[in-house]
Amino acid sequence: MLSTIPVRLLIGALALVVATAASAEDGYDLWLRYPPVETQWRAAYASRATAVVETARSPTFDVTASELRRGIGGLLGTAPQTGAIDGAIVLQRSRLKGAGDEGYCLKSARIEGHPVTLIRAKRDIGVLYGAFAFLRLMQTRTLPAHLDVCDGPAIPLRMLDHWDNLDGTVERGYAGPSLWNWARLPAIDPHLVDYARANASVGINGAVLNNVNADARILTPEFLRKVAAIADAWRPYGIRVYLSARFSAPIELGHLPTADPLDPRVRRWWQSKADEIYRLIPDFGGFLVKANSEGQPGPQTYGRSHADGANMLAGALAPHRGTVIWRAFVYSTGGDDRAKQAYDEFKPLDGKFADNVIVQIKNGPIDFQPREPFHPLFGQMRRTHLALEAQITREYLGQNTGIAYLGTMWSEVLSADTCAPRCGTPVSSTITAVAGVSNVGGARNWTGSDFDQANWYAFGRLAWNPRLPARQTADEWARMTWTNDPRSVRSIVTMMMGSREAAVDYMTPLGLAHQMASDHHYGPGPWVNDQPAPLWNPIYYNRADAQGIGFDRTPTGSNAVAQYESDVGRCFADLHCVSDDYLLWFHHLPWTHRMTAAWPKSQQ
Ligand code: GCV
Repeated sequence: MLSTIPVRLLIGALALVVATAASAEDGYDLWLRYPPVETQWRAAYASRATAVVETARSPTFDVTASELRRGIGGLLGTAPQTGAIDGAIVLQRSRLKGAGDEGYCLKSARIEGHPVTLIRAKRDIGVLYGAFAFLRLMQTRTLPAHLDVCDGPAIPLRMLDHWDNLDGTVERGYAGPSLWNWARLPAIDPHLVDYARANASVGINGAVLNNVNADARILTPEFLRKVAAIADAWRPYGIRVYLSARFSAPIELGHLPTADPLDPRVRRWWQSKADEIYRLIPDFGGFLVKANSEGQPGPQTYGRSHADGANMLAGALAPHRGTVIWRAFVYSTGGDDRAKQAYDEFKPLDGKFADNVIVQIKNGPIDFQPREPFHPLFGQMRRTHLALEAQITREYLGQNTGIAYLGTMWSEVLSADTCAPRCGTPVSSTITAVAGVSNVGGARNWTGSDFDQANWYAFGRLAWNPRLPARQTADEWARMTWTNDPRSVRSIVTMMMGSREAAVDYMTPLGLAHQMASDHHYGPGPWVNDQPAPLWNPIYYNRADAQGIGFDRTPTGSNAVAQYESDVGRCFADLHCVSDDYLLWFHHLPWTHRMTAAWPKSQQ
């Protein structure tokens, strides 16, 4: 894939960066390196960061003050003091209007004649977010002479889902073993705190610790004590812990003969498990569940629906204000089109889920492909809380080779217009949560390659503000991680911005999908090499035959277009309207079909 990225650009940019970046760094500090600012900024910035004043005390205020001291100490060479003097940064709780519960305001003001910067928020976590925002302004050299900004997250729940197994392996992980060392826990290694700092710096406020292909043992007292230690360490950073729950846990751990969600013994088992968890972790976030999907147990085993299963767990968590996140990633060998199956199963359940259930839907209808149209359930389950699930780890995007900056991909899906109930309703406004399958592992630089840190960063920033242009996020990350040298920033950002499109063109152009071997998902591999061929082979998805290529999802084919709001579906079905990006996703076209001059995008 590297060959698709302008290699001269890469070498040039990295040479410049190597010349300017501090030596002997290993990527551990991420975008929170805080190297010294250039001399021209130093005096002006220093006059606005002479002291940090905490007007209240709490663990979150304390980590905020310490982050400011660390950041400013690095950027300006002198750590701020503690007394209230000219140029102090004052941390305040305040009844803000308009920035939401987790938002903050940064304001240049005067206290008894002294110029200060106020970082104010309704909740302590907002003060921490505000401090990271203030540092970001310095890190990117964009601190205005007079500050007066308020900001708050657009999406309430912003999570990382870790697919980490209890044996230390990570499903679809390319950054070493699991970050959680279960053998050492409940001892807290410093990197666990740094993980929380990094997440808080981009506004992430929840993490699921274990794989959705869940091992029931995570719910045993032995593991729960370890999970509680992690929750304690992360609390000051506003990160709530969630666990993937195996639906059949009442059988495996409770020795019940069934996991039927309507069986009173099963309900009682989950209730007492929830009570046990909340005794250890009073702010436990809740359960993530993959049920009746890819062989996982679930309510359908007992003739019950997804809603029956989710609501039973929701009932156990409700007294503790916990949430059930129930995945909609389901498919089976029946039916004419895998892309339609999640909608067919979940749409009839709209309005039937309890209020503390969130249905989590992958960005597209198949499975984290380099490009998919948005999932038709967005906008179509208006009486259900929804989450968007994106994949930060690059299972289908080159894994741990080359560069694929995914900010562009997530912007694309978050801003896609569902036209439901009316046009101008982007996917981002149909959801209450967003979850990214983490690319973080035990590698010293967290993500295996330094460039993959950008995807962690961008995911958090876009979850906070889905309207943030992907280019701006790339620019911020490049400045904070590498250098503020304009030429280097330009080269790095150019490379990043074209990289995902290059991966698409290389692996699954024009709306093709899943053109990789089924066992490793490293592509491209548009052939069937297994004997006998499994159903989910590349030809299932590309439908290539003597006449042409592409999956006909118009009314003459599977009619998957009918799952979208009519304006959207009509456009997808119309060759004159559908974008080249989704051409072969929705249409089977003759080999002689003429492309428009505007393709391919990555070469423009
Ligand atoms: C955790 C894809 C991946 C699986 C993953 C699954 C899911 O099929 O290849 O590794 O399982 O999605 O999202 O549940």
